[in-house]
Amino acid sequence: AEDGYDLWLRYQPLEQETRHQYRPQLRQLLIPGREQSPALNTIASELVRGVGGLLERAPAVSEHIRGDGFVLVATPQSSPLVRAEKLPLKGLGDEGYLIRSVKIRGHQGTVITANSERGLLYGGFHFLRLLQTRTSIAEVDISGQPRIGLRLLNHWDNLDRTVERGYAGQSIWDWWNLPDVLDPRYTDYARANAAIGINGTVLNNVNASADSLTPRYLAKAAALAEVFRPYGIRVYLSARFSAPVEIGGLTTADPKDPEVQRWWQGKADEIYRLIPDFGGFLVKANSEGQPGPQDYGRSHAEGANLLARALKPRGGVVMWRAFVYQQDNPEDRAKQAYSDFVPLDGQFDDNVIVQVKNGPIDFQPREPFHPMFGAMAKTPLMMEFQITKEYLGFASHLAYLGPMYEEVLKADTFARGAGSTVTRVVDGSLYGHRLTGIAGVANIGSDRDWSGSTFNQANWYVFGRMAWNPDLSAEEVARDWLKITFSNNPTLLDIGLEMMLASRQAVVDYMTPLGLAHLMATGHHYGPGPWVSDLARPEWNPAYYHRADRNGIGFDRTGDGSNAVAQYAAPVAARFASRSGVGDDLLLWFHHLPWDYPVASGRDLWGELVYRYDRGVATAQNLQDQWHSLENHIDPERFDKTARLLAVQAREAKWWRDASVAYFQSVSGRRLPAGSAQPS
Ligand code: GCW
Repeated sequence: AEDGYDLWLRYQPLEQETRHQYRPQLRQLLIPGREQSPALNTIASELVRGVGGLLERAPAVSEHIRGDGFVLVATPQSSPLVRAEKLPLKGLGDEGYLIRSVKIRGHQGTVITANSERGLLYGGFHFLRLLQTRTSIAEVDISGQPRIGLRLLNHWDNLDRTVERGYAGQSIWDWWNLPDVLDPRYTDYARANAAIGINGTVLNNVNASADSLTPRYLAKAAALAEVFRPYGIRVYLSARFSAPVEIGGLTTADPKDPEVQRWWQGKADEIYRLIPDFGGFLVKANSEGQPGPQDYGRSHAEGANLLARALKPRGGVVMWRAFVYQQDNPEDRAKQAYSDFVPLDGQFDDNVIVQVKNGPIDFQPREPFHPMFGAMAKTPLMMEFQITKEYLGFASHLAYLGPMYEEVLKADTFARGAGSTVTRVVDGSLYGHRLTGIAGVANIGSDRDWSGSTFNQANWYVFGRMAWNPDLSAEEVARDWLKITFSNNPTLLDIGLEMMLASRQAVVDYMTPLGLAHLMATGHHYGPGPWVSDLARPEWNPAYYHRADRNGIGFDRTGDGSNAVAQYAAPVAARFASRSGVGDDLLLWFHHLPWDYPVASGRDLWGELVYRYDRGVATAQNLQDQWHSLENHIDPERFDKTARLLAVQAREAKWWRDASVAYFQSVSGRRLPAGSAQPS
C-alpha cells in the first residue's frame, strides 16, 4: 500500500519505456571494499535496492567490469581503475562527489567517485535521484558539494515521547527501549536524511531536560549514533544550562565557577567516550523561562564559551540560539535578539555558532529576514527554519515551505553592499567564516507517513535540498519531489506544482495577510485569535502585533515607532521604512496605517485586507479542486487522505477569514467592501 512510509526512497518501478532505456546502462555494480566498510556496504545495498526497484531488475554486484553498463562506486584509494581516470576531485572536500560517464577498457559505464566514503554516499543518492527524476545518464558529468557545513534537523522531542509542536504522532525515539531495541525506523530515518544531504541531528527538545545528559540517556543517544554513523549523520544534544545543578549536584551553573567548568569538561569527556564523533550542543538559554548565563549576570557569550571550551578538544561545536525576548522588557520584541547579541560580536569562541530564526519574531507565515543576518561580522550565524508548521496549520494544511525558505535565503541584507544575501551570511562567504550551518525544526513523528501528510514530506525534503544548495529554487525541488513521490505524469506535475507553489501564500492570505503576524489562538497556535489581548505577557497577545483600532492597523517599526528598521543595513532600513517601498506583503509589519490608506493595488487598506482574506479562501478551495482533478493519477490511499486534509484546509481557511474579518470589522467599524465574499 502507498502509505507514504518510503518518503523519497520510494523505489517503485519507473514507466516501462524509461526502465528499458536505463537497463543497459545499469547492468553491473562495482563497489570495491564494501565487505570491509559499513559505509560502503550501506551504499551498495541502497543502490541495489534502488536500482532493483526502479528498473525491476537488480544490477549484478561484481568485482570486475564485464562489459558496457557498469556503475563503479569508489574513491581513488579504493579503486585503481578510478585512480587511473585522474578525475578532478580536488575542490570537492570530504562530502562532495563526482558522477561521470566514462569508458574503461573499452567499456562504457558510470563512475561515482569522491574523496571520502561520505562523498560516495551522497553521490550514490544523487545517482538514484537521477533515475527517480528520469534524467538521462548517457552522458553525465555532475559534481556536487554542500555549501553549508552543518545541515541539521532539530527535534523538539521530549524524553516522554511527546513532541513540542509536533503533529505527526509521538517521537520516533523510543527512549524506553533504547539502547537495547533498535527500531528499523532509525535506519530508514538515516537513509532518508542522507539522501537529501542532512548530516546531523539534535535528538532532544531545546526546552531540554537535564536528564538527557545522564549516563542512562547518553547510552541511548550512543546507540542511535551508531545506527546513523554509516549514513554520515552525527548526533547532537540540546543541553540544559542548569544541568550542573540538576544532575551534577552543584549549587550553581555560573560559567565563571571553576567547578561548573570542570563539570562540563567531565560531561564532554563522558559523552565522547560513548560517542566519539559527537557533534556538540544546541542551547536555548534565557529564553521563555529557560535557565542561562544571565541568571548569574553573565552574557550569552560567556555562557556559550563555557560549553564550547568543554567540547573544543574533541572538535565539538556549540549552537547557541538567539531566540530571546525578556519578560517585562518594553522594547519591541522584534528588536530584542539583536539588542542582546550584536554587542557581543567578537566575544564568542571559534567553535560557537549562533543559531538565528529566519525572522525576528517566531516562525510566522511571513516575516522579514532577521536583522541579525549580516550584522555580526565576527560571529558565524546559522539559520533556523521551522519545518513543522506550528503557525501554518499544523500537519493538516498544505503549505509548501520551499518558497518561504527561498524568500528568506535570497533576501539581501546589504550588510556589505548589494548582493549580501542571507545565503551568503549562512554559507559563510560574506565574512569568510569556515563554521557554517543551517537547522530545520523537524516535522517527524511515528505516523506511518512520518510527517502527518504526504505534502508535509516535501517540507522536510526541500529543507535538506536547500541546506545542501541554498541556490536551488523552490520550484525545481518541488518538481523533483513530485516526480519521486508520485509519478512523471505531466498533468500531475503541472497541477501538483501549481498547488505547491500557491499554498504558502494562501496560508499567509487567510491567516496573516499584509505583514500581519502572530494572530493565532493562544498556546497551541491553531486557528484565529486576533481578539486576544489579556495575556500576562503583552508580547504574547495578538493585539500587541496588529494594533488595530478605529483609525488604523499595523505595527509602526519606523523611526516614529519602535525603530526596528534601524537594525537593518541602511538601504534595507530605508526601504522598510518607506510605506510605498516596503511592498504590501510586509506593509503592516513595519507600518501603522489608516484604514483608508491607498495600497499598490488601488484599493484602500481595509479593502485590500478583506480582498486578501478572500483570496486565501479562494486558493484553498482551488487546491481542493485541483487535487480532485488528479484522482486518476494517484493511488487511492494517498489521494484520499490528502483530499480529506484539503477539505479541512478549505473549511478552516473560511474560519480564519470569517473570524478575522469580523473581528477587524468590529474594531474598525467598517462595512464589508462591495464584491467581497460574504462570511458564510
Ligand atoms: O515557536 C516557539 C514555540 C515554542 C518553542 C519556541 C522556541 C521550543 O511556540 O514551543 O519552544 O518557539 O523556538 O524556543
